[in-house]
Amino acid sequence: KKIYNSFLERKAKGTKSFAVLVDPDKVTPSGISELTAKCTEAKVDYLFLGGSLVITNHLDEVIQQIKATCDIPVILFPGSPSQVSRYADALLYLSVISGRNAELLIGQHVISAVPVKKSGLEVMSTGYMVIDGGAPTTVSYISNTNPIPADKDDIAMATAMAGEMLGNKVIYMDAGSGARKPITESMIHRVSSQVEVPVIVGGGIRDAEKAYLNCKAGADIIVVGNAIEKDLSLIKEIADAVHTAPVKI
Ligand code: 1GP
Repeated sequence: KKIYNSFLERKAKGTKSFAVLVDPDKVTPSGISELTAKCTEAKVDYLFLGGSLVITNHLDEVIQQIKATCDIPVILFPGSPSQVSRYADALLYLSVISGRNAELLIGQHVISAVPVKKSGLEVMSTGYMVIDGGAPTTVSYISNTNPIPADKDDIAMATAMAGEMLGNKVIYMDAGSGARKPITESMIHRVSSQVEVPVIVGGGIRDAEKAYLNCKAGADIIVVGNAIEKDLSLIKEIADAVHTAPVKI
């Protein structure tokens, strides 16, 4: 449980982490080398790999290339059972606890259980909560679920608590990739103060200030994808902000 232990150790020390989300559909071989060099320089803690809709079929190659160019752990963040690769270090085994779609609570897990077990990947049971990001995102459309309303902090809190009591080892609060509005600090605070497991926060984070404020509100791991695809210089800015953030408000 190397990766999960690193989550716990960092949380215990009050060190916040920064994860860069890599969309396999959007990377090219030369792009990967540039990205991993920048991530290494900025001391990025984790690389997340996946997306709600991955069209290309080169996940193994992308991970092998990442591995050849950096030492940052690669964590799968799969949108479907087809996005499993034994070359990664760990897998967020997602249950969409914000929704009521049985397929994403247990159905797809039954389908993928045998290959996931065989892969030897470190599996992290993850309570995945989609929060309304101001406009329909790919994740809410593809998952066929209603997101938690952005201002319903209590629903988010109760959902996360239920996930933790059901055995989820991580809570992932996501406004969806490219969300117009990222998750409020108030909701992050409400959730993270009521669960003990590490809390990952992502979706629509575009600058270092918001990343910093989210950490201050209680997020343990900040994930950024879209904004970095547009501007690689944000990697260092956001990494520095996350790594200097205080433990809690
Ligand atoms: C999406 O949390 C991630 O699932 C990251 O979102 O691409 O908007 O940074 P962005």
